Amino acid sequence: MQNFDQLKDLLASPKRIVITSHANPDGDALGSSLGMYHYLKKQGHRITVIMPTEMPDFLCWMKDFDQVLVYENTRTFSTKIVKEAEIIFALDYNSISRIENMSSLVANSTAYKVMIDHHMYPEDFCQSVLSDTSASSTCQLVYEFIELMGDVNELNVDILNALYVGILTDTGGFRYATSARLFRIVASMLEFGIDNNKLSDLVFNSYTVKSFNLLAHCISDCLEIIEDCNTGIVAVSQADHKRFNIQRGDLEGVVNFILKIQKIRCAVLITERREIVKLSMRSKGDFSVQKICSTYFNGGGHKNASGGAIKKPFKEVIKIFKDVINNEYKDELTKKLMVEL
Ligand SMILES: [Mn+2]
Repeated sequence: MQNFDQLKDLLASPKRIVITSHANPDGDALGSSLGMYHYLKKQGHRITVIMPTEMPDFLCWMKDFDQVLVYENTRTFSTKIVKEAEIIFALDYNSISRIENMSSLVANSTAYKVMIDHHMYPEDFCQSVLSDTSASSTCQLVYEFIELMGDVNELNVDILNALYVGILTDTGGFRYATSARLFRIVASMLEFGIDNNKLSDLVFNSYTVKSFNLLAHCISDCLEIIEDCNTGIVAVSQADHKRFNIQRGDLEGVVNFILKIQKIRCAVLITERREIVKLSMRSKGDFSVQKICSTYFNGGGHKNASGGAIKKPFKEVIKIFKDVINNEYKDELTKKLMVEL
């Protein structure tokens, strides 16, 4: 970790610390933030977690979920806290723009900034950086950070439950982005008494009737399969947003369903927002959606999971995506898969 000793010295005495993560926080964003919160709080620091936007309801059972400030609802108070912070943690994001409405506030802060993240191409806005794209999740990296601090003995159920959530969500329940290194950490967590069955149930069996009906609509009415490119598209219009009263986060996970179809190697969810069209992409194996998102849709992320956004008409964006896939990636997407076990 870059400038680790400097950071360790700073953390040797109680500090005012703010933990931030990306807008539209997911399990890893919230899990890593709350895991770090419980750890640092135990060390005697004054911690506030601030998320740019609303958090997903299905994680409301997490300990101290209700202590997290949502910046868009608490602007004045949160701004004051950020301005008084001595250290700011940036967890699970690689670019200051990912905290949206908080970007300039954090960028202009004189606090010592620490990034812990696993996305590709981290921007240079933090003094201390732990960036590792081979990690399953930021939660895994927070665990490794605590190890690095020599504080394995300080781990407790609150810290580990929070970190387990992000590991579960970012690996899809240990189906991808795993490694021997991750499983060793998970083994230690289980030895500690963390309940995999219970946490998996809380995380994965969490549809509301509304979100389940929305998923059914996406699959039956909005899905288009481009068979000769092994690609699936779900396009959700403004009309769908009105009809189903879609809120931020309601479409979370829809894109992953497309990959459940045999042979599909690239999946995209295209959503028409009021001002902008958003894209969320997933892929399997060596096929990189990161490259497509960064080249054509002002985004990026991971090789197999990326996002982007573009200010163009909805129909046009769908066409751009189809053209890119068809003209540039057809060969790569249809080359014979060698199955070796
Ligand atoms: Mn993550």
